[in-house]
Amino acid sequence: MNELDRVREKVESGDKIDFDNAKIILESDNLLEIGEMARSIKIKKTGKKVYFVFNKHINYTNLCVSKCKFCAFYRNGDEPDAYTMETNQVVDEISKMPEGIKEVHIVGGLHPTKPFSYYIEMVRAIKTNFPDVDVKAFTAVEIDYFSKISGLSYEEVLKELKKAGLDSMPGGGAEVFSERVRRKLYPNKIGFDKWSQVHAIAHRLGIPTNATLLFGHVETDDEIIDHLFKLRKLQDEHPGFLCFIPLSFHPANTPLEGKFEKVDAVRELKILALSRIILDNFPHIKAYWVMLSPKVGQIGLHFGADDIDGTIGEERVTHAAGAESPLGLAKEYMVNMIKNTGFTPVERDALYNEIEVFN
Ligand code: V47
Repeated sequence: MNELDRVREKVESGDKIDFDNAKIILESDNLLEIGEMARSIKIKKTGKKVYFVFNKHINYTNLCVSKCKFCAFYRNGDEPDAYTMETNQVVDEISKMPEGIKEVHIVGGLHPTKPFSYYIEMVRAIKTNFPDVDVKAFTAVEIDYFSKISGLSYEEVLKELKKAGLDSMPGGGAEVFSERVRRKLYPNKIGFDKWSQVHAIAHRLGIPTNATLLFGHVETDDEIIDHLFKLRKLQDEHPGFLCFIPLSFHPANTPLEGKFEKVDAVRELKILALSRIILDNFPHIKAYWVMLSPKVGQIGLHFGADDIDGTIGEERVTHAAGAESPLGLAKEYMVNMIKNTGFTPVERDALYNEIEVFN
């Protein structure tokens, strides 16, 4: 029995893997065995179901004071394509969507001048106009920024947003929880301590959240594994994460263009599978088709993912960085995309309540 087989035995008997086991997985080139291990966990958790959501992404501004080196989306304010949406424009965008939309996913840059009331009004206006749509909005990085601009604590910011209609929070802004990488690529952004505080408080207040990892740049294997173990511990101590989404770095148009190639599908599938194996206390793992491409996203469903995100509408952050995937996918396309993998498509809302099963 080789060392990967021994890790597989551990996984299949339901034991938690440790750091060394994770290294064996990441260093192995037996991709299919790694996929099998992850898929067995996925099947235990969600059977043949694969979730998707009829949603729309709204990126309300590309002005940002953080200026992360991996980002192609941000602008300083004086460029011709710098923009900020007012609340009525956000509401207009959502009303252009066909009937039946279940989630709006709202994230944006850290705007230099907008007050906290702008964000509260945005959430309140969406909830008032579209009471049946879940508002999944603002990363921990934005919550930290709102706390700075308002003088309120994280808890007060989150309570205000919840009162206005916030249902859940996306998992962005986590990047890699390594101080070494943070100092190099996103020194103006919060690190693990604050990111985890925001999520722990959100969970306590009944706001479920997601978590992400941005990989494929300067990070090491150890830093990836450490990131995943930090999240597993956080979920044990402060449960409330719904889903984990590994995001592969897209270098085009970023300050890092030319220094890194986009990682290949093998690496994407391995990290997806490793996430499913380590994060055994996360209900869902997402193969985010926008970053993976719809084709690799489909294969990802056989590597431990049970969710493929949604129709998106029009995504700007990854497309600014050269994503070649379509801007959005129709609902029928998503259903067929999942069906063709042999899994059963299930339409969900932001909180994973099932809307329709497509047998
Ligand atoms: O935090 C930014 C990443 C994230 C690039 O919670 C980039 O359901 C690759 O978090 N190449 C935002 N990635 C997106 C995000 C997300 C997406 C889908 C679903 C959910 C969810 C969350 O995008 C950022 C950053 O890590 N990002 N620039 C880039 N050039």
